[in-house]
Amino acid sequence: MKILLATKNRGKISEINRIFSDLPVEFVGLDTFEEVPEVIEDGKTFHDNALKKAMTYYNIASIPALAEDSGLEVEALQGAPGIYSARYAGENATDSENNRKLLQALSGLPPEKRRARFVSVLCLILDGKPFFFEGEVRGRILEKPEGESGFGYDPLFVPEGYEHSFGVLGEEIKNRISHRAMALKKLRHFLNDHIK
Ligand code: ITT
Repeated sequence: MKILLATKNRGKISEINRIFSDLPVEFVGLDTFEEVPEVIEDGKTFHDNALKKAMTYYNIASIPALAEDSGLEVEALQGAPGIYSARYAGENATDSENNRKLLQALSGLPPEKRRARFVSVLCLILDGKPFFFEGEVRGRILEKPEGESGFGYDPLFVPEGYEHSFGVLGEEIKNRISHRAMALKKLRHFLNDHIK
């Protein structure tokens, strides 16, 4: 089965492809389309945004479309940056600008007050109908970045049960325990039942 992967985030594309490499599913990227419309992520929840992205591209491509909305929720910041994670430090902010802003917001807080979780909501549009799959990973935010692996807030996020950030732990561990891995596991069960 061909599924359009409705994301422009390269970090997500490579993680999703790797996690699904053993399934008879071929993911096609948005780059196969000449003109890709910009989707304004103006929903109030991860679900709203994932649905909007998936439905927009499903309507263009007319093949099953999978979109994801994800982000980091920090307890001490009442769930921020949340749905604004990609543009926490402003429109078109880089990962390191976002990381810097987060460290400033948490400055002076001890480890027990730096609890956070990554959330992933996948939306698959199949025959015009949306199906949602959610995942999360809990952890804490470091006081300075470590490691180069992954993307986004990975160098600052230490998952529960580990001593180092996703930036240090690397893709093999991340792809086993991450929010995206958890959501994709649910999608995998669904596809196993729906593709012959
Ligand atoms: P698309 O909308 O094109 O999929 P995006 O980067 O805008 O790409 P989101 O709106 O879902 O994606 O924003 C997710 C942001 O949350 C992402 O840019 C990172 O800052 C952060 N994030 C999500 N998952 C992450 C992960 O696994 N590791 C580190 N940061 C992550």
